[in-house]
Amino acid sequence: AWKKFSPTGFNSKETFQKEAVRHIETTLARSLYNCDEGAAYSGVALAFRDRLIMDWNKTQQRQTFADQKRIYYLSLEFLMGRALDNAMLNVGLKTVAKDGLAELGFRIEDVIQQEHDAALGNGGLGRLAACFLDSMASLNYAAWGYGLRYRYGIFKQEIENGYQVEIPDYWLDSNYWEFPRYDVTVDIQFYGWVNKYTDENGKQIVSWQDGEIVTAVAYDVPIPGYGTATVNNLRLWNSKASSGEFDFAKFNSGEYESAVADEQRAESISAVLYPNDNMERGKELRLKQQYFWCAASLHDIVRRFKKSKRPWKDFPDQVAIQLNDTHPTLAIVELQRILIDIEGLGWDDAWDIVTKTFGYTNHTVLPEALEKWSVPLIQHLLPRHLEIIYEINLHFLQQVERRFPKDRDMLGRVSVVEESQPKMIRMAYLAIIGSHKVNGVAELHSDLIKTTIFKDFVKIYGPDKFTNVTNGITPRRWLHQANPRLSELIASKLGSYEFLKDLTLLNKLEGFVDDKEFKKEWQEIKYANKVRLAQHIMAATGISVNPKALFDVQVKRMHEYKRQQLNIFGVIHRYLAIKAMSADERKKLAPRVSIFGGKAAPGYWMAKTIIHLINKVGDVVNNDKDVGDLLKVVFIPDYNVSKAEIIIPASDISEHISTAGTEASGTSNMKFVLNGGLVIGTLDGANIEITREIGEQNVFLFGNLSEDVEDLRHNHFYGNHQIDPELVKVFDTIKSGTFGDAGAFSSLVGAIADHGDYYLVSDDFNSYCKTQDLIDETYKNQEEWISKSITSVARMGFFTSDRCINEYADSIWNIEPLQVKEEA
Ligand code: DL6
Repeated sequence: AWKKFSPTGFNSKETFQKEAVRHIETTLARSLYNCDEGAAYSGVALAFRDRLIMDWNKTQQRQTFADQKRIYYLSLEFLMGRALDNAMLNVGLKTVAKDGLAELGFRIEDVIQQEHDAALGNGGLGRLAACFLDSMASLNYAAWGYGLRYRYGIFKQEIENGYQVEIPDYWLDSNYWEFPRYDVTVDIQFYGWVNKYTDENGKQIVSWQDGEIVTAVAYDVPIPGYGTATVNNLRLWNSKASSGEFDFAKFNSGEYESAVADEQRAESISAVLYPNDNMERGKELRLKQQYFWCAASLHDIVRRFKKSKRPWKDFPDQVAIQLNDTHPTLAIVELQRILIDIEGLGWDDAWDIVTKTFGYTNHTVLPEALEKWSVPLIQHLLPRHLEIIYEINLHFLQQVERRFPKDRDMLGRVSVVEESQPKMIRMAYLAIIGSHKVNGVAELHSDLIKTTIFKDFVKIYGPDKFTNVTNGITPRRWLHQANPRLSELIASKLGSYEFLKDLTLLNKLEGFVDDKEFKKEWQEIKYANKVRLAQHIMAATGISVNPKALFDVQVKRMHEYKRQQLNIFGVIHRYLAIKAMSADERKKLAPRVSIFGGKAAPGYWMAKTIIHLINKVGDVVNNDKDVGDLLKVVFIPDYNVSKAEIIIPASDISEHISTAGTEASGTSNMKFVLNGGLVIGTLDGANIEITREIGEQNVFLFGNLSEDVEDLRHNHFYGNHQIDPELVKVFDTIKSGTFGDAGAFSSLVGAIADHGDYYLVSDDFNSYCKTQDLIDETYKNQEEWISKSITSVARMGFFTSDRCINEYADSIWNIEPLQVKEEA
């Protein structure tokens, strides 16, 4: 039975209807006779929002009253997806809403679909932040997320003639989930100069003067926990011209355009999410975004702390700030600046507070994703911060020199300042130096950062500063919401939905692996999910796919290291094999649908070329009468969170096939397995731990190991590099023009055949294809396949983001949950 924590708001079908209708008629000023699905969505969203507000206000009061430590999660990306379904499930009133809507003539699924995704993120990093918010609220931690309120989230992707086209995603119309706080503003300074003087008491005063001021305005988004009254806060900053910025003098003197231009420049800071995943571009506006957001967030955190009237040394007992990658590293410098320049603390006392406050999570070892900012750019935009960065570096290098007096090279290697032309600031090094803990996101990744990119820092600080927190996902969205029938079936066997709060309870499912009835239902649910996806594919692409075929899915950002090219070359290899088969041989083959989805960064040509090839291969294969249903190739446009909720529950097999050592963790691998899909994968990221948990016999592993990668790459350049002969046939087919203009794909083929095959596609091709053959064979035995599927789900308890948050709380934040008492 659902425990009612809050007696406020509606609890029954009738009171829900009353609230929704009231909003439709009054807030929206619409007649019920003229109420379409869009208006119904608005009424329901507003009704649920009201309910959340009650618990949200109480949560904030409770947390303020308790006056204990809070977590602040700084992330430039929060890939939230839709809010309504999640809110309905988390407050436990979805059935009430479903019945209430049905009586009013609406299907709840249609109403839910009216909502625009909140897509303020690129991929894994942003979605992880969203899962963490859900877990922190569900576990009753006092936690705030801080981010930017982009006017345009990640672009909408359309496919034209096989090419990706980017369309701006203006998502803020009819967004009922944010509350502007026009009274919560912070003025943020840029540019200017640093004034230093000695005051009448002989004290050195440093002040940052002049420049440009932009105002940050807070927008708050409620984050409801599952089955608890805790509703935490995600605060997103919006930029606007400060009142001084809109120059009325200019305006009145007729310089209307330039007055407006100033305003637009201010607003451009929070206008758009940079659409790069695992790639940094060094644009001034991006640095401005980073400082704007860090400074506004820190001002807010410090303001809250100061209300407690505690001494500064207590700051780290009240505040834990987690840096989601290096994007918020300037927060370290900003806190040091506030403490020494504004609050008057000495350098060492301030630095002690700073380092006890921050933790840094690394999400990548890819060199192109490691942030660096040019010294002249920082000097121009943030002159005082550059001085502080130099000072931090000086103190750090002095410490290193004392510890390693004989290792002069070490100083150059670990310096925050790279001695290049121009000089660059290495943000990851700054983040390490300014934090008390650094973590990777899967065991292999955390080991790799210690032995490669941060090796010297392990020597300097010792191994204890570096730790691992393997990623996880929230089972509320990624099982209960995305796959309600499976969640219900599991609950029926386990006796309750308690597993959504303690995912390890899933292990009891192992007791049902031989239960025929249960297996049948399991299979039926997968089939129904495939039918739903087939309908989506038809609507989105016009391609008809057979839900009885094996659905093979690879959905994630397009990137060479993730190796969608390996997948599509494998598809071509399969196509050639089918073409060469006799009719009898074809009859024995399991029909397959190869499904792709994912966005490419607009400037990443190679990733866009892979999308193009997938679509061109689809055009040929899907229309080849010899092939029929044996093989279909689909590219689902505009992959996002709400599409993932349809795609993931429908997969039989999903692909996580990055070059070993390149994918920090991956989190979609966890989502697929939790939904009863099997995986084909390399020994990379969290695949390794998934294999350990669910058993090697339940995963299709292939490919070279991370420890072999360096030697293989070396051999490609200096040895006798031979391309796999089957891959050569695939290349020949592409070159012959089978998939249209061969020239369009020459760079993709050339990267492997002529330019060293950095991602080891050829090295892994043979083992990839053989493993795909094994999948075909295994799939024929549905009994065995379903047993593997059930066993895998039963063993996925470890991968809940609740476990991650508890680990962060224990080993990095040193914080306890704030218990919530049930109300009568
Ligand atoms: O930790 C979340 C997610 C991992 O699962 C992926 O493996 C990793 O690629 C991703 N990293 C990034 C890096 N972006 N930057 N900077 O998105 O993080």
